[in-house]
Amino acid sequence: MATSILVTVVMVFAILVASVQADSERPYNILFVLVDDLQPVLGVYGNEVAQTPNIDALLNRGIRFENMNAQKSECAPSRISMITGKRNDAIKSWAFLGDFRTNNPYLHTWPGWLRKDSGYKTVGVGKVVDTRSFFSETGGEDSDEINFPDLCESSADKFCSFDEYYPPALMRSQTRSDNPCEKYVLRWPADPPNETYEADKTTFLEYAFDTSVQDRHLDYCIRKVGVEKLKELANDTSTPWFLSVGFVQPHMPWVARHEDFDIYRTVPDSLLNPDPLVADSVGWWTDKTYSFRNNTELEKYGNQDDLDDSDRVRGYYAGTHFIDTQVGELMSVFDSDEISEEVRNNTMILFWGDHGFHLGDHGLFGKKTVYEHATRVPAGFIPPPAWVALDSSRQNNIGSYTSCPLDTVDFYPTVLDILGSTLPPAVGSSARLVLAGTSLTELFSDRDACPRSVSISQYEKDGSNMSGSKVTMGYSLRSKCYRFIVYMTLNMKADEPLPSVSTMSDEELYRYAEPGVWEYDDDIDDTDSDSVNAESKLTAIASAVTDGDWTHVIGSLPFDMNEC
Ligand SMILES: *[C@@H]1O[C@H](CO)[C@@H](O)[C@H](O)[C@H]1NC(C)=O
Ligand SMILES: *[C@@H]1O[C@H](CO)[C@@H](O)[C@H](O)[C@H]1NC(C)=O
Ligand SMILES: *[C@@H]1O[C@H](CO)[C@@H](O)[C@H](O)[C@H]1NC(C)=O
Ligand SMILES: *[C@@H]1O[C@H](CO)[C@@H](O)[C@H](O)[C@H]1NC(C)=O
Ligand SMILES: *[C@@H]1O[C@H](CO)[C@@H](O)[C@H](O)[C@H]1NC(C)=O
Ligand SMILES: [Ca+2]
Repeated sequence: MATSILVTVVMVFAILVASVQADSERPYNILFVLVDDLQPVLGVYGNEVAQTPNIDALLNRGIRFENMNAQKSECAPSRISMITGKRNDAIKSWAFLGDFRTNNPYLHTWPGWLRKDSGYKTVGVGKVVDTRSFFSETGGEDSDEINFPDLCESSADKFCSFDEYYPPALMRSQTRSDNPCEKYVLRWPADPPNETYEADKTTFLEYAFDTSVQDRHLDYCIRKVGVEKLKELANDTSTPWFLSVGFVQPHMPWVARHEDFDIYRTVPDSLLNPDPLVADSVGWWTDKTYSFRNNTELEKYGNQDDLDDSDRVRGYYAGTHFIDTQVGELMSVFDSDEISEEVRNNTMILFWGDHGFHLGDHGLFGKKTVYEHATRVPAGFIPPPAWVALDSSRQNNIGSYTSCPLDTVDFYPTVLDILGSTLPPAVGSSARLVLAGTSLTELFSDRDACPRSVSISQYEKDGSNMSGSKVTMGYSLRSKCYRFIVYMTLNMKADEPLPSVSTMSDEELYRYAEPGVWEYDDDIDDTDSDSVNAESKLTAIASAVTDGDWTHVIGSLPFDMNEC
């Protein structure tokens, strides 16, 4: 009897110790800030024209990713890849076709998994995923987008992502009583009704309004609702939370306050544009029919000749400045007395642009390529101070950056690693889900760590029919110093789509002294030993692909780790 009581006491003690240890590592809250179409035109990335003090300060609180690439440079596919931790080929979701849940009914997104496995409350405000990945019809900005399908209806729901989701379409609705803005807001001047921003419409692409009416701007509302949700979630310390706040500028058209535009009016053109350049390129991307003078992206949002190149860049910077102000407002609440120090200590902050945007380089304005300025994203990870305090080496790279090639699929495993959580089960198996990415936590303590040989991005050759079966897909392999581009046929209707290595064609090779420099010369035909060596190493990596997640690139250092 006495023995069994002792055993019980020891067991209870052991359970208590275990739960105390678990509590010290988890659960941490997550604040995820996303920005649409933002390439790193940020001061903290060395851009001397951009005024972005708030995003700069935020990224300096953690580790900044200099060389992180979106998996597919377009809203819907990039976001769905990030939030599933899988590449687009592996989840068969490449476009705006509403096929994500059709093809992956039982896949846990990472907020969905935190909700199910760890009892998180998950909230999305603004543009977090692109809702068009979830609807069966392609509808653009139609009213159906208001009712986001991946919402969790009840606590028993397993394969859903969000307890609450406030999409931009809801914020723009004049009729829905659950519109969380005090006023319905506009996305751009074309939105009804014809009540104005009291603004000077310069052109369709560039729209400047008075600061006094900024509460009519979609991103102002997104920030306002984001702040309300932050206060509400932080107030309930019994439930861990995931809050994502997704801003929509600097996506075209560029709608911002006069004061945002005024900053850049007098900046000389020469500081905004790359030298006129047509890359020495064999790629189709810069083909005349798709050049910026006839760019489908610009065409969609207005007359392509309505702004000159430099003013387009000014518009993009103005939209970015407006977002920087909103990020500042959000962070000032996070850092204020309204949020307890305990919550701040136990919250990680993630920052991410969904993909880049060409600002005249290669003669392009837009995304949808696999070049540097379309795939490279601004991103950073600010770990919970309480997690950093657990291991003194984790302080090493706070306020610093890494140039090793990273992918946005790395967010999922990194978050789980910090939380000490296990991966979800694989679909239809007792094994754990295999993700495309890998945890980046090692980067905090080890400056020389690098989790993969190359970062992978993809985009189909334009004109490809994404409802068909075979497509010519451009893949880019970004190492520390190089980007190798190659085209391969992909059978999208295969059970497990895999690029056909035997169809490799039209290679391009670019070398970067540092990430983000303009791509002038395609080095693919160069005969110097560095180019030949890079081409051969990168061809070998591309040829070794055996799964849609390119898992073989994980675990070896870039071959050019030490020199660029
Ligand atoms: C306002 O805009 C809507 C949608 O574009 C249009 O149908 C309506 O006629 C306009 N109303 C006025 C008063 O101009
Ligand atoms: C915080 O929680 C308290 C107690 O539950 C509640 O009275 C208050 O309204 C909450 N505040 C916010 C901002 O949610
Ligand atoms: C623009 O490109 C399309 C192909 O996407 C082509 O049909 C059209 O003729 C081009 N227009 C001009 C003005 O070059
Ligand atoms: C927050 O973290 C700091 C630094 O690690 C520590 O000094 C402080 O006591 C913590 N505050 C709370 C409320 O946990
Ligand atoms: C794209 O492919 C689908 C399925 O094969 C077909 O129904 C559709 O007509 C094609 N669209 C175009 C524009 O070729
Ligand atoms: Ca986007």
